[in-house]
Amino acid sequence: MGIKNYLVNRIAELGSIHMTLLDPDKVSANEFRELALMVQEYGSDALMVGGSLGISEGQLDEYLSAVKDLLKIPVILFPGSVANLSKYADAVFFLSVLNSADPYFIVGAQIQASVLLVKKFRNLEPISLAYIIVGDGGAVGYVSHARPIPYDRDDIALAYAYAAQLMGFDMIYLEAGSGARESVRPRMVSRIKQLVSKPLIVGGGIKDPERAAELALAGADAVVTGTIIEEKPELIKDIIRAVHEGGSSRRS
Ligand code: 1GP
Repeated sequence: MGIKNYLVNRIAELGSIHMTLLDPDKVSANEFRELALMVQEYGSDALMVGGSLGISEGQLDEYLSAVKDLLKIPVILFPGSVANLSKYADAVFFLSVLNSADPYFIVGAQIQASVLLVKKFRNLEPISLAYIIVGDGGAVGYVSHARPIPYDRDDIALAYAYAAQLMGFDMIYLEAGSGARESVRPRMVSRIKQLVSKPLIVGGGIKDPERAAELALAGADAVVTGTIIEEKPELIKDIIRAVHEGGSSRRS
């Protein structure tokens, strides 16, 4: 069926889906395996793997090959650089940091990666992603020379998101940055969803089920959490449930 279609179908079925981001740089191979299996059991809909700093292809291969046969949910790479590709994943978010001030992060890394995808990683399904950095921005905002959109400038975020849709991206990601003090605000999500029909993914700084539910209710098609599973793993089950319940209430 393909991973993009799986995500789109799952969103149609549930209203909002949950994706778990695991950063191999922050956990051991054993922890990675345990956390991946735990979120699968709790109903997370996909595993995203990546980070802004410090991941090599060798480490990705080691971590992913160990879980490949154990996971039924798809593994989608979320690369911080062209070195973050692995044949053991199912798909890759082929992302462009739309509000970077440096063309390398908009199209430079992508032309390097496109050659690798053809020559070396033909099994990876590319899903094009407009990556828009908001508020805190975190490490990814710093590393990719982004000019983060202020949390309250829904108008600017909307302009970027609609431009991304017109440019033909498969999906749009509003990112407050991993570990951000504040997540993207629900009002920004609902404003974008009034105009933009492409799947909207929201992540960064989501630390509790309440905020996860608010974002799903506001229209987030996918809610991503990463840091919380390392800091408070006991919350993840409720966060996943909150996203699914928020998505289903929005549709009813
Ligand atoms: C980062 O949006 C993701 O790319 C997840 O952020 O680590 O803050 O959950 P957190």
